[in-house]
Amino acid sequence: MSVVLSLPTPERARQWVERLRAELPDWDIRERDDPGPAEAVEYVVVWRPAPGWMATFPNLKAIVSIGAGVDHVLADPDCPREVPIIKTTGEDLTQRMREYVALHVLRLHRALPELEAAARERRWSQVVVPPATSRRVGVMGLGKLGRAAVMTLLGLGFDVSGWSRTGRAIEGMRGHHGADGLGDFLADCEILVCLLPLTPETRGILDARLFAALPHGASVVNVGRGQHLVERDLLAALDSGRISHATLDVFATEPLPTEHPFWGHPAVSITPHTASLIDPATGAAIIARNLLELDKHGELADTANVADASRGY
Ligand code: OXD
Repeated sequence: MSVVLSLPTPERARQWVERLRAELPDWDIRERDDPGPAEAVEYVVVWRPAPGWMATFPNLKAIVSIGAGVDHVLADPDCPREVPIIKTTGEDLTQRMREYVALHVLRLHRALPELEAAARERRWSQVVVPPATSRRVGVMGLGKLGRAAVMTLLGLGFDVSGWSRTGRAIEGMRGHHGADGLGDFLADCEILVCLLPLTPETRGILDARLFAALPHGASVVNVGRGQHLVERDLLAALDSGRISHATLDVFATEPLPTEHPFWGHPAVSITPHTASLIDPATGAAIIARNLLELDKHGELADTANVADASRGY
């Protein structure tokens, strides 16, 4: 069985290849630059593959995304959509996202950016915040990771609402859905967490109109995709005070260019797409399990891990 990996950096590709070889010692696992005969390649394992690259393998059986998102695969106009596109998900990824959302929502809730700024100036500035039970937090996107985020926030005592395309009920959460439910949802979000998949409908959803519908001084945590955000609208909303702080893990251009105005902005906290970055050890074990199942049965029993290309996630 022949597998080729394509990752943005050769160093990361090498780590993943080594791990996958250890998991699947009888398989032929290769890097992008040494794929062997194109006809022999049955599986590709990718993160942001170069456009057109996947289509060079005529006998492909499946595409595996190293991550929960598949937008980076579907962004290729030549992506072979007739083969299954498999997401790499698992408790490990979900746990990492739970930790990230808890950390950053608590940080904003407890006014830590303000306290840290005061401390840098050696100012003793006590800020009294309400308890979490009176803090309204909203989660956009209620897939696996969104639901895990909601449960974590509820567990911390926050007053949580959720918004999704079709509506999902979670005990203890106020649910909203569809375009009609968006206004009421946003009016209720002092801290907004975006965990939406990137689709044509959600691209640019974090824009000036959305910011204007949030309570004045709300903050935003974007752990979806950089393309959800209209960057100039966020900068304007931060400058006017409409939005008090933005915590951003994902960006339209990654790595974020050094000259980007988000770097060093006092009201922007940046993490370099690490919210639920999977490590090769755990990820390779999940991918190997999925490849073995695909090879044996031609499909995965857990269809939640098979992307629906028409929906875009
Ligand atoms: C993912 C990600 O899609 O980390 O898993 O962005």
